[in-house]
Amino acid sequence: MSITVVTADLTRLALDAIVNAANPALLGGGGVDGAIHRAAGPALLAACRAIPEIGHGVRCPTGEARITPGFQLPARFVIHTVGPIWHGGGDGEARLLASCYRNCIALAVEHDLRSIGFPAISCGVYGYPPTQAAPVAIAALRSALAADSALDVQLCCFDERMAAIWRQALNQA
Ligand code: AR6
Repeated sequence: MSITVVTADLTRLALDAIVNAANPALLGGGGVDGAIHRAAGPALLAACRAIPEIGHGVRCPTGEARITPGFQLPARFVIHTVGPIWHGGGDGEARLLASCYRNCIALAVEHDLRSIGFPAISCGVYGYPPTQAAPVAIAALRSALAADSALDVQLCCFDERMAAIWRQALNQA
């Protein structure tokens, strides 16, 4: 198992899968979600629409994950997950964020993938403080990865400031 921090545009990574920080409708949005849909092309939206709704407008509840092809992306698959909206930390945010990472790894293992790139789930529009998200993410990955030593995990940060936070958490954990 390897976990590394990279500073990059996630949509450019030629990995088996990249993870989308989506919302429950899975029909696109801003941030990394918008960037992934733009780079993958309209077939991604069609594939997301085809995922069954399990509630009104909900294709993926918070903490869960769904997989689609990557279409025009360099990545073969997109694993869509929905991070928690930050409400101060007392609303189960850490448990739900850990669940996102764990469920993405479970899908990657199920599909026999060898490499996966994660954005900083919930750390943008959803307001999760990165200094608190990083240790939760790394602990969840380490426990989920124990059974699959072959998976290469890249934690993809958009800028160096964010990468420094994630590197520190990786070295401290
Ligand atoms: N590559 C890597 N990281 C990126 C990229 C990119 N191309 N673009 C943004 N980031 P966010 P969230 C970083 O807001 O907080 C959407 O509208 C960004 O700097 O994309 O989980 C969805 O539809 C930040 O560190 O996701 C949801 O409604 C991190 O990715 C909502 O936003 C996550 O920021 C989800 O919010």
